[in-house]
Amino acid sequence: MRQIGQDVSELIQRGLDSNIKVAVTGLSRAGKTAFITSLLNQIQYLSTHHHLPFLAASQEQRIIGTKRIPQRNLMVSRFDYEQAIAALQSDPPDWPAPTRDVSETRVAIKYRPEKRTKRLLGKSLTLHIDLIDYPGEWLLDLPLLEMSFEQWSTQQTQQLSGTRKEMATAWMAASQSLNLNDEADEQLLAGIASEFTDYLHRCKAAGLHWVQPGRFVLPGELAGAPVLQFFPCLQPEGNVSRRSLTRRATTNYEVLKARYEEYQSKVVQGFYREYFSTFDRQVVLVDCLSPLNAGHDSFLDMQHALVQLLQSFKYGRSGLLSRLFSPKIDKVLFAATKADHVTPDQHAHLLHLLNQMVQPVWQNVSYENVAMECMTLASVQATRAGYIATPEGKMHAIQGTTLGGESVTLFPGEVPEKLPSPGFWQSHRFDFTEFRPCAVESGQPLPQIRLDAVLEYLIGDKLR
Ligand SMILES: Nc1nc2c(ncn2[C@@H]2O[C@H](COP(=O)(O)OP(=O)(O)OP(=O)(O)O)[C@@H](O)[C@H]2O)c(=O)[nH]1
Ligand SMILES: [Mg+2]
Repeated sequence: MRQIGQDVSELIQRGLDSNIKVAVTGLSRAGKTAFITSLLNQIQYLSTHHHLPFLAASQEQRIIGTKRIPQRNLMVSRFDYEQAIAALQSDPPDWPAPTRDVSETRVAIKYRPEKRTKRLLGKSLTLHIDLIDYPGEWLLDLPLLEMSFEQWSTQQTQQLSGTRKEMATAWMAASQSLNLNDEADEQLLAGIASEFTDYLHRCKAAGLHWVQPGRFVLPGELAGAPVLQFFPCLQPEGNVSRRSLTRRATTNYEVLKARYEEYQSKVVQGFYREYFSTFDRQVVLVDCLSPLNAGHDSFLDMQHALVQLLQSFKYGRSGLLSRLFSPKIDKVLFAATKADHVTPDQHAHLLHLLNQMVQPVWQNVSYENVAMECMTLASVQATRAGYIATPEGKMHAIQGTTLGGESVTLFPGEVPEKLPSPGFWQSHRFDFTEFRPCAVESGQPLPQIRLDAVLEYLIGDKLR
């Protein structure tokens, strides 16, 4: 009888062990890899170091142990924690390398439940967390699902002004040689598509975030595939002959349109179906500081890209995402990263700024009972906060080591509380210098800001 009782208890316990799948999203260089690395690192030290006071389960000393375990999805690369941590712990410390593809990792936290119902069934339970890292650029493709090839071409053509137009010169020139009604010329199309891809790479290198289609700059396993060999038609649709529909040979225009549609259905829809329908919680990381540094155009571009990215969060029943994939996300966290770049007195401003940026999606999401929160954080601290003496008195300052190895103490500038107007950059200067990560003592968790509050928000309820 005792054996049966034990078996039943084990079965129930296994049933109670829970899983949670967290997607970590953000535009390029937002700090996703640093975030996942640090989160895994903080979790690793949960049972031995009580270094996360805002994570209730840790504060109440209910964490028994943690370990990384093999991921469930064998078709996705494993998140390379070892390489990332090796870089951060090297001498001098360095940042992890940029990510090129989707990767996944799984960690188990064994804890003593606090809830009476859970306690009756077992002294300890395990929470499994799946973390997924993928390039933020891919999210910018969601709006493509609602655009025909013609509409997309028009939108892309309208974007061609200022620096974008300069960067597009070679592609625009190559497009001149194309007759849309001619019989399809694979080689010619591949050549122009390559110029278009170069243009997108140039946009990305110039710090612009609105780069679409996302796979063109980060193709992953699709590198070289014809589904990535199309481009928007710069010529008005009227140039496309109707006769082409009755001709037997396929025209250049028809090939471009067919590839665009293939990209929509196989690549974009495939990505959302595979990932978005299975997430429980989502973290959107936003680097508000780099575009503040770079100026008005860069800031506007980032905001535009963010608004597009936020389209993905229109979970409402009428939203495209819900109609196509019915996601089950119940919590979204928006986080302004790299908060250690500014002095602590500016964190509240940074939070306000982020709040304003995500406002367009806020009402929609909260209406649908998806909990949302905004926070500021630093995944891996690269500076220490302190004061400097000035003729006007003591001032907040940060101290760190630049990527070039120079130790500096400075006041990097004020973060605007509201979305800044163009004139703002004339009267304000920013100096958000890139720093090396702080050195870590061996056997100690990575220094960070507010990752305990992040963990409490994301998984705290599952550890009750
Ligand atoms: N000071 C500071 N810098 C950070 C922090 N997190 C990231 N960074 C900086 O931001 C850069 C990009 O961080 P990643 O984590 O690689 O960003 P990502 O979003 O994974 O970038 P991609 O994979 O290229 O899309 C790093 O190389 C650091 O210079 C942080 O917490 N503090
Ligand atoms: Mg990355």
